[in-house]
Amino acid sequence: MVTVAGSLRCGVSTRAWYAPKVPGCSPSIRSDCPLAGSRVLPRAWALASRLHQTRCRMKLFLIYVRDEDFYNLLPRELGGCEPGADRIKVMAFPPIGIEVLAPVVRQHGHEVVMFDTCHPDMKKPRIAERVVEESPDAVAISFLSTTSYPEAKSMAEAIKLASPDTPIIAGGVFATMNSVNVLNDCPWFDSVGPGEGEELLPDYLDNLSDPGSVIGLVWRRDGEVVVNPPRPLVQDLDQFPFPDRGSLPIDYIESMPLDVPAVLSLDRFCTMQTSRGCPYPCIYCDIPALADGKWRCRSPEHVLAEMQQLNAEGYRSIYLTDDHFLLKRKRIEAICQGIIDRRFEFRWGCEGRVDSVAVDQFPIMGEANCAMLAFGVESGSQKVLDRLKKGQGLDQIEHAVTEAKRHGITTAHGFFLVGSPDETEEEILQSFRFAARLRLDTFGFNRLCAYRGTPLWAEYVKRGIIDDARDWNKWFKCSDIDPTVLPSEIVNNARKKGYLHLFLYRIFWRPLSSFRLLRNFARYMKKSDIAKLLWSPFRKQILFRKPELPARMIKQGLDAPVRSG
Ligand code: B12
Ligand code: SF4
Repeated sequence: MVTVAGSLRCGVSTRAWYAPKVPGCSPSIRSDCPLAGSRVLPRAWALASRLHQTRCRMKLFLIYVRDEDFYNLLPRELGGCEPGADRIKVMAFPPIGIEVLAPVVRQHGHEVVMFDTCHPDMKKPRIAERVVEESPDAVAISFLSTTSYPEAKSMAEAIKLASPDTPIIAGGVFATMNSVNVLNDCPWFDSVGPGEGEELLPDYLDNLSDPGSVIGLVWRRDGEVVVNPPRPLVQDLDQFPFPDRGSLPIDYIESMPLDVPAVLSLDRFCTMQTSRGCPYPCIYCDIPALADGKWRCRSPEHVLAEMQQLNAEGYRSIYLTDDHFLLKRKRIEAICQGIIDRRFEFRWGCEGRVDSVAVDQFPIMGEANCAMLAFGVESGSQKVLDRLKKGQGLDQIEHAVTEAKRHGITTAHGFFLVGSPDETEEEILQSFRFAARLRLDTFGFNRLCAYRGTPLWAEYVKRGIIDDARDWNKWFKCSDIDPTVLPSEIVNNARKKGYLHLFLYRIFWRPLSSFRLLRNFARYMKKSDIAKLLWSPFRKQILFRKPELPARMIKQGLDAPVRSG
């Protein structure tokens, strides 16, 4: 055995061919490595290391960390699994981020083991044990939002304490927005891979011992955070293999996005992403910042090829997690025509803006089995829509919803926001009255929150409400921090009143559609869950992780913003 200390000079890591690690010893190359026993001359070294780079097989643990609030095991009375079953059924969106990354990493010759923390056997202690047992060469932790950062940190801590030599890289939306802060804050992460991971993650694995050469990587060198030059956005989204939806022993059950008990069907369900980004400037949204306000898409042929595979695999419900699917008419038409021509059997759903030029595509979308269209309605007041920089009119909302229903889209869903800056109580109630008038089937009225990376966050920093340096890892309910937003109690009471009005209006004026909706829920939900769902707008929400207060308010001993009058 030849003993090699550290890495080859070109920065190529040799760890995968090493014998298992023994703390304090130089690693030795395994006898099955092509370089084992070779006596390398200086010029041949570079060549050999290049060969080695292409042959090194790294083992990666790819972990998706979830918020406890957004999933639930399917109850056994509805077909949920017995404890200890091989596969489990979970009401949740699948972790498409890691499903996308795993096959790309494998294509580069590496081995990937995936984890999703919604699985009872994939919690922190068990994952840490498996890291010790299986010695992966690196661990990648993926998480989406600010709300899951504490749990992601705690996962990294458990793994680092169990296996101090295993490098841990973080990625996902929050890590992208806060890469330097995350490394300064959390000693358990060794690096952050901001942005899209399809190119960065394989590059990182190929160069484990030379992080300086990985474009886009943010990493730590001698206690200092180093930011490598940024990696450009991926231009050709058609180049990657289709996501790996089969390796995790989990069947994901279709439920309303944020209402976990609201099971929509027990059909085989998955998500899919056909485009990325959004060019609009809504003040509460992170998405434009994630991709410089650019919208990129996969070609219709590539999308249809993936759909073909999903259809053949028996998926009968697909939700597109595109930020704005309804952007390009010709592309929508081509995808829908392909679905019709190939007689795919699945139903699908997507999100989009009401002012989309693609409203005239709703007939072909309906024909192509689009069963759910979710619109960002946000408010029934033009003044509030303008304050949110939504760039849409009430007439456009009404037109889009009416057209969707006219063309056979089974469920038109409206996302609304309450508790916006300068919004009055009357305007909150106006939103509910507007929702009642629209032909929406389902709706959600969420409190406006501020997340770092959004224009609203930048506004609060400018107004001296948020201190970016101290508050970067928090998220806020706007009514808790902004004096121009109504106090929480008023917003909540108006919301309860509004829901009551909306429910009563529905029952009396649209009894048939209300009955159909309830019947659909009753088909797949426990009675107690239906009651919980209907009651949820009227009870206090208890979140796993509550929003916090900005550092300045805490320092001043304030628990609410100072409102004049
Ligand atoms: C679908 C979705 C959901 C789904 C859940 C999806 C899931 N898998 O569990 C639901 C509806 C449940 C949901 C809930 C919430 N969401 Co959400 N959601 C989205 C949405 C629209 C799409 C996510 C997606 O499917 N992306 C597609 C995949 C392929 O991308 P990805 O996971 O980011 O992975 C890529 C990269 O990030 C990277 N990557 C990922 N992991 C790793 C790891 C490593 C090591 C590396 C190198 C790279 C890497 O590579 C991947 C491929 O390029 C995003 C918007 C967006 N564009 O991100 C908002 C978004 C992430 N959500 C957001 C929020 C706020 C929430 C909620 C807090 C909402 C709430 N009111 O409670 C909850 C929290 C959920 C949680 N943390 O578990 C915000 C986050 C803002 C922030 N700064 O925190 C976003 C950005 C929306 C917005 N308008 O701003 N969400
Ligand atoms: S809320 Fe929707 S339309 Fe507005 S910026 Fe975000 S993704 Fe685009």
